[in-house]
Amino acid sequence: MLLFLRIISAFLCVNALQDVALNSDNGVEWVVHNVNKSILIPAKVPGGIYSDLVDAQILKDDVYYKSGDEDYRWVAYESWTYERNFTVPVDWTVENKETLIFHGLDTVAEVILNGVQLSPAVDNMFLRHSLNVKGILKYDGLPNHLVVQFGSPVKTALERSHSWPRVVPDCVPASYHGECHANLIRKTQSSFAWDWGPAFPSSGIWKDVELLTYNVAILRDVTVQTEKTDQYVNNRRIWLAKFVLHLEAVAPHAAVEGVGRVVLFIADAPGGMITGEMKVGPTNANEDGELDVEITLRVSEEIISLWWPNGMGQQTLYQAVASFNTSSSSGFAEESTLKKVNIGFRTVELDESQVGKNGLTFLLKINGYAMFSKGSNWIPPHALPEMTSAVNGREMTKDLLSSAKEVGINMLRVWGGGNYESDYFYDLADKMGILIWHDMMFACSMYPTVASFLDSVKVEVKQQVRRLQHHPSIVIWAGNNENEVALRQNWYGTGANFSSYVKDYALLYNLINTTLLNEAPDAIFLFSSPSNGIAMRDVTGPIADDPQSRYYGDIHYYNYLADGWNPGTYHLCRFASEYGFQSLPSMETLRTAGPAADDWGVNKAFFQRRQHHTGGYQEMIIAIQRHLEMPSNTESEEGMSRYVYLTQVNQAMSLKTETEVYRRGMSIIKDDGDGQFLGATMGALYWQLNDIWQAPSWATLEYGGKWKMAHYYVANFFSNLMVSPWVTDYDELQVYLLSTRPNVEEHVVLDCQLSIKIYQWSDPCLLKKQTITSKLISGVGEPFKTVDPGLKDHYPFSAQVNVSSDGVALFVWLEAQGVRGRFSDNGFLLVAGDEDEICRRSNSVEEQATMCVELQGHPRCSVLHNSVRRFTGQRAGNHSVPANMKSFTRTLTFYFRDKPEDSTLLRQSITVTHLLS
Ligand code: BMA
Repeated sequence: MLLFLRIISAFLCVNALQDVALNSDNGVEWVVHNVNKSILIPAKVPGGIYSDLVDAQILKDDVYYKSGDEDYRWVAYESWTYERNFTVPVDWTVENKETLIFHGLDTVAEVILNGVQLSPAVDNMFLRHSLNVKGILKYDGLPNHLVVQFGSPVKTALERSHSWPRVVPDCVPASYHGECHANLIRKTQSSFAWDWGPAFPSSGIWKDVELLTYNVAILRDVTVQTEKTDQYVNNRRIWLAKFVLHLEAVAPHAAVEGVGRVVLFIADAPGGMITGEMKVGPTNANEDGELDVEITLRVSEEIISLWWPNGMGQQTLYQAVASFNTSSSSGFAEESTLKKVNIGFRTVELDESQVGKNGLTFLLKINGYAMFSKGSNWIPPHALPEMTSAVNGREMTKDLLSSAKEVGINMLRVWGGGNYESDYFYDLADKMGILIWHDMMFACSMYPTVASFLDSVKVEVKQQVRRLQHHPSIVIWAGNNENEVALRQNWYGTGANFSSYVKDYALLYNLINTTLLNEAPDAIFLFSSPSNGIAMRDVTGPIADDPQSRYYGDIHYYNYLADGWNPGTYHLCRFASEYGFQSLPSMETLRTAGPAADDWGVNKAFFQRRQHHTGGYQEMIIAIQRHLEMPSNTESEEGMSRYVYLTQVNQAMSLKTETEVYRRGMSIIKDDGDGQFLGATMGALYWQLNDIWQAPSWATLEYGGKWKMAHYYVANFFSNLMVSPWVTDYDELQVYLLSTRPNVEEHVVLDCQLSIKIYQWSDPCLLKKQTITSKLISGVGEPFKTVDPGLKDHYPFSAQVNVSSDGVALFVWLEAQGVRGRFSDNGFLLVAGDEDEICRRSNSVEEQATMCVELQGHPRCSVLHNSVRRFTGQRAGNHSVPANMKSFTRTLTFYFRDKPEDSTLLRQSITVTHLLS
């Protein structure tokens, strides 16, 4: 049975315009088969081949189960054909433009309707393809037969490597267990494997399909620039909202006549809205059949509130409805299309001002205020693109972004080896105040410059920017991930042909730059990350002498060999857009990947296959051994469980240490002795927020959304106001009070009480306590109001949990097995509370190891790296609790994601792991 759904979201049909969705309805119309049809199964559209094969039980398990990435690899070597029949509704009339629109085809495909191959060619999963079906489409109840034949992405890339000029690297490192030549195909680059992810080179119709016919023109996209002017009316500043309505006419140079309109809903405006209108034509579309209609609205600052990043204020959004109505004088019935976008009023600047002899700052100013960018890097939350779509990926996306917001993240970098995400993702980022640094989807590779490739990239950038530009959250665009530094440092053996690679590099990223600025003239565009920023590009050209310079732009910093707990390991820079440490996800999450009893062990095939970063397990072991006692045997479930915990402790401590160096760097400008100044650090985006599957990685959120210990630490090291104690190389204790509220003229003076408490490892007693009362000068109180993080929405239920210990307990880790949610704190140091007396004194300095610094009642205890001796995991000696001391207790809250059947069951599901000195 054929069923048609009217699309109501994007298009509103008035008259002539005709539009039906060709998505599947319960998976019955579409089928998919391999070449010899030995497999012929129902298919889902939007969807993908791996999901279809799992649904049909051809693949027996979830793709991530056991060695699915290896066992199911054959799927990527097959060619898959999707087919369906359909008829157009009986009342349809023949129109000027008849087009089949695929909003996403993954990746290289031939589309055939009624035996006729449609054009243009399809070979980029990031494109919307609009295929002409005029003269091919059958009306009057006659059946249409639609076929989409995908070539194997792996074979296509391989074939291109033979026919295109060589572009390195050929393959990902062997430890990734991946496929070769991902750079020759416009597809999620990590789908051929990455150092944190499996290869699932997918095929499929991963976004909506629709059949659309019309006679004159439709509104396709809306971009908008909000500009703060220097004009005033009644002493109130005027903002401009410059809308561009991007129309698609029926053909190149076709005449278009009609009216464009914008209605901007603002409650305080007269009548609750501001409107604008622009009469068009008759005007001819350009050679691509496109026509832009510009409508500028003037908005007084009196009636709007600004949009602020998370932690700096509210995220006020206003809905704009843009529409285009063709005029009946064009000889056809009126056609009307509309689009709704949410917009925000905010300004964004990248400040690159001189620091010292040669350096420049690299800081974002939002609404005129310099902000410290606190955040992380976003990778695809699932290897199958259909799982991340606005339909299937909603829950996962919302959960991950909420977890980012809750810990004070105000920026995420959408990393260049992944995807341009769903509209839903950016809508949420807008609502949550999470700024987006958006890479274009190029990573860790050189790229071809053959004409067809460049043409496709140009369309990709144009379409994606038009789709995404209106989001106030998107503040920076970058051309790629690490390609500039790779070229400069000869990662892939480009040295012998350096100048030719530089030429190709400049060609590709200049093209991207121009295309982006055409669509978004006010966009901030960096060629790469890391880079020396924009101003230096004019000096050095596209490839900086040192893209990792600490005096310019952003850096990526990894050092797995040094002591990650030692602040001295890290260097000040202007902005760290990547840095991180591996850990393993919880045993609970690992178990969902199905290891058998004898699979547990870092040297076992199961865990070796999941570790793509060469030497990763060993690096973690060495890092752990510096401060903690490694279990003697990691080749058992018990040993792994201990190892997992310790890797999480190490990751949490190392990330905290490094991030605090950067946060302290915000107020440091230090002469490096050469007239250059280090410091003025204004950003820390750690690698990486989320996981793609259950495996060792740098993520702080596990696949499935569970918080690793490090994620709890993020909440502390990204808090707006924090205490950051550290011990210098000269054994001096320095305590920084850090505020990410920017300094502006009207300071707010906070009375601040700082308590320093010293404990010794071997005894539960407080050794020393010193309290300092001081005044902390912070930024403005308004508009940086504390905003409710909206926990209620995300966690509708909560329960209290008490934890107690009779000794100083370190890295106390609570897990609620089988219950989705999180604790109010975790991985903490459990020490005596204020009421406990100083019950023993010691003059031994080595014993002064644990320190709590308290700022206005927010206890923050730190383990100081250079006073730490090996924690054995066993209590050393036999310390009885002094009679006048209560056991140490802490009350925590558990926030449930789902309604608990019985919250008393929570207690039974909790396990506690910790170290005692
Ligand atoms: C960075 C990233 C990724 C990678 C990560 C960890 O350089 O850009 O390519 O996954 O390091 O190695």
